[in-house]
Amino acid sequence: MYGWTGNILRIDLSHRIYKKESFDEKFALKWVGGRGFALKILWDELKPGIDPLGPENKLIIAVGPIAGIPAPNTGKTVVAAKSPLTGGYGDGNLGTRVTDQMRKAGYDVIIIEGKADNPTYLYIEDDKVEFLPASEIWGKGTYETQDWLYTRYGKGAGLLTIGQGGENLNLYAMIRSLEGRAGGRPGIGAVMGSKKLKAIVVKGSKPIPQADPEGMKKLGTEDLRKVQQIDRETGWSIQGTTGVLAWCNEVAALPVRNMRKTFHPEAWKIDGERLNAARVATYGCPNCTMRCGITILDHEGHKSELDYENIGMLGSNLEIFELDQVASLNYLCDDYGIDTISAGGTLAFYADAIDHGAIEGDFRFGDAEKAKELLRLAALRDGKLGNMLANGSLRMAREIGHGSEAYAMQVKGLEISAYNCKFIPGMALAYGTSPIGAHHKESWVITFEIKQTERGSYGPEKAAKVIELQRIRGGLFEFIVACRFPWIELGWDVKNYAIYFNKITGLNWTVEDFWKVADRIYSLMKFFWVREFPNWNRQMDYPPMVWFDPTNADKEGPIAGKILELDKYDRLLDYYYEQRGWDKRGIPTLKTAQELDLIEEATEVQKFTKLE
Ligand code: PTT
Ligand code: SF4
Repeated sequence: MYGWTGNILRIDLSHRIYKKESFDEKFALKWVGGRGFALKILWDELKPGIDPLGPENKLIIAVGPIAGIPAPNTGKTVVAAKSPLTGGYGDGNLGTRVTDQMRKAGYDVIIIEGKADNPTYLYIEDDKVEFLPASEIWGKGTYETQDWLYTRYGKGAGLLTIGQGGENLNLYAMIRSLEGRAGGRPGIGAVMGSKKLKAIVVKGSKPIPQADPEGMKKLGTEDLRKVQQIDRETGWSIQGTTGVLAWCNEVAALPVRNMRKTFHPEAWKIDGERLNAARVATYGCPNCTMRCGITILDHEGHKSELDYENIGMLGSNLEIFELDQVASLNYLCDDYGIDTISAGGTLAFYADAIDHGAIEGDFRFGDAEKAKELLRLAALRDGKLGNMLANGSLRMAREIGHGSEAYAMQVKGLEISAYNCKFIPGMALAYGTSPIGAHHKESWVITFEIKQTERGSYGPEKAAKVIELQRIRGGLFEFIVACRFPWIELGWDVKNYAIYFNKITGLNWTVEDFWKVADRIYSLMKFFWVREFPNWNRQMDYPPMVWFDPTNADKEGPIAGKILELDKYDRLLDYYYEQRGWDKRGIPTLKTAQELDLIEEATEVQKFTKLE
C-alpha cells in the first residue's frame, strides 16, 4: 500500500500508554484520509450520548495521502471529535507543520483518548511518545506557549496548542498552530482542554511512502511554481480572503449588527485594500506558494493575522470599523485560542439581546474596548456572564429566553460565518445542511448564486450546486487533505488532485471516485448526528428564523423589502434531500446507504430510528 503509512498512533492519557496500530487497504480506500478517517473512527469508537468534554470523547488528528507532499498547498491537518458546542460530529482543518512531521513520524492518524491527571503535553518523535508536564505553560496564551515549545524543540517541530479558552472549556475553543492558524471551530480545542492536554509536538524523520516519489516531487514542485505564477498574475493574495468584504457590502451580504443589516457605509475602513495597506508581515502554511496570511499591527502593537471571516465577525457584525481594533479582537481570540466566528457571533447576539430587552447589560455595538473585556470573560469563563458567553449564542438564547433564539445566528449550535443570507436562499441552504453546523467551508455557493442565478430563486439547480461544492470542499479537500484555495481562488483544476493521488498511491482513480467517497462521508456524518439526536427532523437543517421574518427585511439598499420564505426554503431542502437520496427528515435512506456501502452503519442507526 503506497500513499498511506498504514499506521495509527493511539495515545491513552489516563494510563499514560500508547501503541501503534495499523489499518488495511480496504479502510484506506473506503475513507481515504482526514475527515473520512476521523469520522469513521469516531463513529466506531464513541458510544452515542457520551459527554463531549468527558474522558470518553476522543480527539482525532488525521491527514490524507496528499498531505505533507510537496505539491500545491498540502500543509493541512484535520482535527476532530464529538463537538461540545453542537453535540454532533465536529472538525476543522488547519495549516500546521504537524502535517508533514506526522507523516514522517510514520502516522496517518493520531487518536488521543482518556484524560491526564495533570496538565500535560505530548512529545511525539517517530516511534517514541513522551508525556510531559505542562505546568509552566498551563494558563498561558497560545503565543507564549508556542514560543516556549519552539525554544525546546526548534522552529521545524510541528505544534498544536490550546490557549486559556480550551483550558477553561469555552465551547468554541480551537486548536492553534503557526503564527496565525486555527482549526476546529466546533470546540475541538475544548475537547483537548478537557483532556488536560496543552500541546502536541511532533517530529518525524522517515520518508513518506509513495508509489512514484521522484515523479511526484518533480510534478509537485512544478505545480507549486505554476500556482505561484497564477497567483501573481491574478493578484489574489494581495487581499487574500479579505477581497470579498467590499463585494459582500456592495451586494448586501455583509454581517452587520448581528446580521440585522447587510451593508454599512463605513465598511470600506476594514476592507481588503485597507488591510493590505497596513500589512507588516505575511504568513502562510507549509507547502504553499500563495501565502494568504495578511498581518497587521493591532491597537496594542501585536502582530495579528486577519482573514475575511475574522474581520466580518469581529468588525462589521459588531459595528467596529477601526481596523486596528478589529485586529486586537482577532489577536485576543488567537491568543486565547477561541473561534473568531463564534466569538463575534456570540458577542453580537449579546448586544442584540440587550437592544431587544431580553437581557440587561452595558455592551453596545461599536464598543471595541468592552468587546475585549467580554472576550476575556468568555475565554476564562469568568463569572456568570463569562459562562454564558463561553457557551455560544444558542445556549445563551435558551438561557435568557424572551424569543431571542430566533436571532441567535447559528445552525445546530455553530455560529454562522460571515455571509448574511437574509435574501440568499442557496447560501442559507449551504449553512443549513453543513454537516458540522453553520460553516461556509462546506459549500461557498454565494458567488455562483449572486453572479449567475436569480438571487431570490429556490430551484433544484441551487440544491445541485450546493451538493457539487460540498463534494469538492467538504469531501475531496477534507479527505485528501489539502488547502482548497488553489482551486477556489485560482481555478486550479480538481483533476490535478486525481493526478497527485494516483502518483502517490499507484492507483488509477478519477474524480468520480472522489465524489463517491465524499457522498459516503456526508451520509455517515448525518448518521452520526441522528445517532446522537434520535428525534432528528428537518428543522435541524433550518437557518435562524429571523431570516424568514418580514419585519427583519432591509428597509433600504439592494435587497430592500426582501427576505427568505420558509415554505420555499422547505421546497429547496426537499430538492437537496432528493438529490442526496435522503428522506424528508434529511436522513439517508436504506437504498442510499446500500449504494454508498454503509449498510453496517445503517444497521447501527436503525437502533435509534427507522430508516426508509
Ligand atoms: C476555519 C475558520 C475560518 S475559515 C476563519 S478565517 W477563512 C477563522 N479563522 C480563525 C483564526 O484565524 N483565528 C481564530 N482564533 N479563529 C478563527 N476562526 C475561523 O475559523 C484557514 C484558511 C481559510 S481562512 C479558509 S476560509 C480555508 N479553509 C479551509 C478548509 O476549511 N479546508 C481546507 N481543506 N482548506 C482550507 N483552506 C483555507 O484555510 P476551521 P487555517 Mg482553520 C487565525 O479550521 O475549524 O474550519 O475554521 O485553518 O490553517 O487557519 O487556514 O476566511
Ligand atoms: Fe494556508 Fe492560505 Fe496557503 Fe491555503 S492559501 S495553504 S490557507 S497560506
